[in-house]
Amino acid sequence: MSINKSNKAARGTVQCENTNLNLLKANDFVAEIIRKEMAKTNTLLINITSSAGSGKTTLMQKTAEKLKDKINLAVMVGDIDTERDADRIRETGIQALQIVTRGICHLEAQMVHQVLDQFDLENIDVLFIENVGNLVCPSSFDLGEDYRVTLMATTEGDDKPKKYPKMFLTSDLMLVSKADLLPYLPFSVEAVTKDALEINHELDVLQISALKDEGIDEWCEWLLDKMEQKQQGQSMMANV
Ligand SMILES: Nc1nc2c(ncn2[C@@H]2O[C@H](COP(=O)(O)OP(=O)(O)O)[C@@H](O)[C@H]2O)c(=O)[nH]1
Ligand SMILES: [Mg+2]
Repeated sequence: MSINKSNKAARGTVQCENTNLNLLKANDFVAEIIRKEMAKTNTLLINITSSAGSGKTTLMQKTAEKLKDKINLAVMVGDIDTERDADRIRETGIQALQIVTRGICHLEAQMVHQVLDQFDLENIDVLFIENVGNLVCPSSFDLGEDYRVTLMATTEGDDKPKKYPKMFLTSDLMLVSKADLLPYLPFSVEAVTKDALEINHELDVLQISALKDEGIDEWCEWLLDKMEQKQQGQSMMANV
């Protein structure tokens, strides 16, 4: 075992394993259980992350408006307090469930697993998890999702991917949100895309404005494509 400052122990003492790592191991164990549950019902699970206020809930509302007549959607949404986001999403007519974390700055797989039985997964094509808003803690917790989608709002400044690399490293799609504000802000889509791709060259990138309905059709296509891929993959497995 390598000795460094974080696990160096005095002679005759036992160095306990880092408890944060144990927490993540337990999280990953439950994440695998969630993944298996989702595989049983062919439900696509999408983890939506971003800073607070980047437009996650607005995107959920817009996505529900666009797709609810074509596929079955539902959302679970994590916040430190209040039921406000779930209320907003429910107004669109789809199921939304609020997880109130009471101060915890991210969702953990155990929290998601606890509420899974509130959803009729057999009849849900896509289940979204709107994570608690911040670019730090949620990046470490696998929620059993098929894909992680991170919103990067034009109002946040284009330097964020390099400052919060783990979130972009672990994401599959970056949505540059609030694109309608680009004419008014010192924000370069080219620079933010270059930085994000340097961290994760497999990242997909789309530009959207949920408020002005720009890029939302492309986002819905991305989503439907992933949903079909999962459903086809599952039916091929069933035929083996
Ligand atoms: N200009 C603009 N504002 C937006 C857009 N999407 C969301 N907002 C606004 O940004 C604020 C935060 O949005 P919200 O969806 O609650 O963000 P969340 O905290 O990430 O869920 C609200 O005032 C929204 O109306 C957008 O595409 N363009
Ligand atoms: Mg929200």
